Amino acid sequence: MNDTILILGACGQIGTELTQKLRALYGRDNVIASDIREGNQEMMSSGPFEIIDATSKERIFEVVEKYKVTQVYLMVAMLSATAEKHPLKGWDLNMTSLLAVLELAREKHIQKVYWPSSMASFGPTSPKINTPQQTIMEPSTVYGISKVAGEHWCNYYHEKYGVDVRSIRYPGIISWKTLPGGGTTDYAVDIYFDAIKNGTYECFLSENTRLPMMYMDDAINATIQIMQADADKIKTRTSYNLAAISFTPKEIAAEIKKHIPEFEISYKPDFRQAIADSWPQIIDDSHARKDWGWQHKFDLTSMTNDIVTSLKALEKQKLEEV
Ligand code: VAH
Repeated sequence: MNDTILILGACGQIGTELTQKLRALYGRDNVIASDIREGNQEMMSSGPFEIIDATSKERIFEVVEKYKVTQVYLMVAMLSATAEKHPLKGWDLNMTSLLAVLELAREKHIQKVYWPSSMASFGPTSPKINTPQQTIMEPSTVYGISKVAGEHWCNYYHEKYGVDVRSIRYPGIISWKTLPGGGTTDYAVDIYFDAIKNGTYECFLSENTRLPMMYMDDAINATIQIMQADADKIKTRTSYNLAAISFTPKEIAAEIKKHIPEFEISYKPDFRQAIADSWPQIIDDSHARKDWGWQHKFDLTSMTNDIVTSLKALEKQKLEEV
């Protein structure tokens, strides 16, 4: 594979693990990681890194030229909860960065673009169960508005200029290697850390809030799979629905209790409850499965096994290092 890849937002929850996976696939010197500030030790020591403000087209172009970049993964975003606190900053970051990269692709400086959308593109008037690929999309969050707008910009640049941009509507993504920041689905990450550390967790969503979720390994595999698919297999150029598991805080707590019987969860819904209530509960991702062969691997049980085992090993290692 003689591609050179630039990842914008490489230090974020998805970017961190995506960088390592792409470096393993394409070779460390062919994957340039970048973010607004430096990353962790593994990020900085595993391949080239550049400081890039993703809203600066000029700065992105400098790095594209320096390394002869052929593909860009744009992982920069202000997520749902934070964007509700800083609406115009959230809109500006999410949109300006996307348009900068799409323009560089229109000008033929890069050949292929990946840009993540989100289930947040749906709103309270979208069907909640088996949410279709095409349906009513009236998001009630700034993050969701920016994602719907971004999807249409991607489709516009593909239809009008032939830009090869590909996109997935991520559900909530769950990882144990990198903490997320500012998302409404973040409870499903925090709960594992608190269960291991304290044996308790106070959840900011109510116990029966069902949301579509996915283990990070599945999300990373889907992201690379859609980018490696033949162009003629990509029939949707707004963004593909993607799903794996859907669960409630009560269900994930019961799964954790199988590993940590003394674990206790309490509920204290905050402003993020209204965001979660505006989103789908179960998403229909049959188009992605049909068009480019998407298959998830992890369900709630296997994901929880993997996370709890990994975090316990990490805790043991830290204790031994003390
Ligand atoms: C968030 N994790 O909670 C993100 C995601 C659909 C949710 O986009 O904002």
